[in-house]
Amino acid sequence: MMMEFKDSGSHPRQSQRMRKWLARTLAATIILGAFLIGGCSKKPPPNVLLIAIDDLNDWTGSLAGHPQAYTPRIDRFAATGTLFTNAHCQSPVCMPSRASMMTSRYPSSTGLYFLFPAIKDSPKLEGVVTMPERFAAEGYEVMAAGKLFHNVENQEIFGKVGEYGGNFGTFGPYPEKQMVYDKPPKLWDWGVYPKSNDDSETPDYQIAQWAKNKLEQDYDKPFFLAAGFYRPHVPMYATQQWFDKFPLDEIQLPVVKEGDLDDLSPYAIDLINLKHISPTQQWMVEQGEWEHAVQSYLASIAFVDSCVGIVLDALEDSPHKDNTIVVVYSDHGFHMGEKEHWAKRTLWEDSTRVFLAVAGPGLGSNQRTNKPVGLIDIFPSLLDLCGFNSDSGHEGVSISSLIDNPNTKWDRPIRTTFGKGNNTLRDENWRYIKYVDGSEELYDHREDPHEWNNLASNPEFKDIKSRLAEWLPQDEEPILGEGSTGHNAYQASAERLKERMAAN
Ligand SMILES: [Ca+2]
Ligand SMILES: [Ca+2]
Repeated sequence: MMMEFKDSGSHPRQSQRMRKWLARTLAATIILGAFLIGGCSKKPPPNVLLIAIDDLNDWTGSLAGHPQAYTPRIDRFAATGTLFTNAHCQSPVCMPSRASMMTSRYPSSTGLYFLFPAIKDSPKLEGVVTMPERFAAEGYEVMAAGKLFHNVENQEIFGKVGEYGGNFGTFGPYPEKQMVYDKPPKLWDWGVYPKSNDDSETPDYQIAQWAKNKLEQDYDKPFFLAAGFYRPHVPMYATQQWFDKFPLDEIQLPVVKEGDLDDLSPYAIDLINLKHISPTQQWMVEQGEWEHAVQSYLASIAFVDSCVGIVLDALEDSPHKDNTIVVVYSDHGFHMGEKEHWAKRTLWEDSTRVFLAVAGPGLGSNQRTNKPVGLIDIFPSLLDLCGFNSDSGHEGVSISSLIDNPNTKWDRPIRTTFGKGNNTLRDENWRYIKYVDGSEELYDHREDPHEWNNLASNPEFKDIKSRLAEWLPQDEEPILGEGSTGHNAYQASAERLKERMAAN
């Protein structure tokens, strides 16, 4: 039986016209709807520009870690977005810090605590998608130069999903011999750049130019562009013009407290002293090199600031400036004699605190937040800010709510690890440290920004310790690899601990 079309006696032609009109209107509505929905989803996601700086502590103007720090470009960038003034690495060592950041996993979950092995050698990271791989999978043009991962992993990972433009000579030129501190490897040196007095011959300058060139081009899809600078990592070399900014006789040394280590456990002291390749504080003072090394670090920072500026200026002058999220960060901090220590590989503020600022279209400007965040949060944050699904394996969290409101409620303290069982937690006011032997430290940053007074044995702060201790890792992967400075220091400290326990 045919369906009767209810046109209630209207002329058949008229009803036919009516049906055609209805059909056309319906079709037009569907097309318009599809256009609107499709139009929205077709708006390209933002580009990502990632700028990494190697071994930069809080000696920037914006973080005020040293009164003479000269970083006008990094500071100007921070003012265009959100500066995270309480940001920390998850490992105070190059490779594991970068592995943690690029996979959003803690060292305690991957076994990557020290300089070796590589990401691919962690069984826990089998099949895990790193940041550039994820952005490639989202349809991005992926490009990088310099130090983002460690050593060959830059070529292996970026080369696989996009373009790796090269390392342009990494830390080079390397010292022919250790000029002022005669211990291998040949990295520890500082002073005027020995090869030339022209910035354009330095690897970092060339990396900046490479990134500038990439930013000057057009792309038919969004890009993920990363530039990783090598300074101020040792050798702390910069050309003469950067040294001229910091006359040697005007150098201000970091503020230190005599007897600062007296309230630490023997294990904590062993961990920063045994088998380290960096100079000792005693050697620096005896050789009269402390001021010179501080000068060289300041000069190296001022130089790398200019390289960051080249890239940021190129973005500003490019058609991409209104659709690019920029993240500038350092991989961990650096001691310059504080706590009688040089370099990284400690669980104190000097080693853990990093520069981190995020800026982009609609992401706010001139904002600062003291909420504790980590490099581990960068990957989930970028996915969130670019509108992609989160990865359930990520252990970091998106910090976009802090960009929306820098004072938003934020309960999680941020964790840093130096070898299995040695962890620290930092919240807005406190740093709590627990070592593998059970010894503890607690510092109140409201009154003690240099972490001089260990309050861990004071019963008044028992609750603060327990609250932070709840964030210690429950299960910790065994340490992978062997033979790096971190491995050696950790092992030697464990052996001394065993000796002490046997003697008691
Ligand atoms: Ca580093
Ligand atoms: Ca102390």
